[in-house]
Amino acid sequence: MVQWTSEERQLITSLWGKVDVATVGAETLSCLLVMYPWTQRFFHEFGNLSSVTAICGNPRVKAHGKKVLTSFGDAIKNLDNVKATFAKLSELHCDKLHVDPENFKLLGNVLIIVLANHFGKDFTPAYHAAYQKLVNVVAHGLSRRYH
Ligand code: HNI
Repeated sequence: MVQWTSEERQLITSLWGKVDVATVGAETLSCLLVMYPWTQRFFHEFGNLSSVTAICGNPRVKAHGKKVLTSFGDAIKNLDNVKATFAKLSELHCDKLHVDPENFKLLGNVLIIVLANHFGKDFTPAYHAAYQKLVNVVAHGLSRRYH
């Protein structure tokens, strides 16, 4: 099981309190779809994804990005229990959506870039390291069903 130091917990929860889930969620998912275009194939029913402008302005991308980021918030509330928290979501992504788990890592890394962009110099290496660990744990939790 993953162990968290009290410093890591503090870094993660304090920064998360300042995150605008709707904005950061929308930017993260848009950025994923732009940078890794093969991820678009899961979202065809979201409508127009034909350009960067279309992706970033797509209301369904925004709404879904917020949903995904809210889920990261659930992980943060349950740091000692991420696997159980994501059990159902792991089943959904594996059994129904057939998302290659490699994409969970990509999304986590994009989230870190978006956070670094929002917080600038306040996103110190200590925050970066704590968040890198978090996104790894989330990706791992979501991948459990695949193992
Ligand atoms: Ni993901 C649905 C959380 C990564 C493709 N996803 C969800 C839902 C949540 C969620 C929450 C909504 C479930 C529900 O309606 O019950 N997804 C997460 C999290 C990550 C993630 C926390 C973090 C790494 N999902 C990804 C990735 C892809 C992805 C990387 C594809 C590249 N997810 C989907 C698709 C859906 C989805 C597709 C269904 C969307 C819809 O509304 O039809």
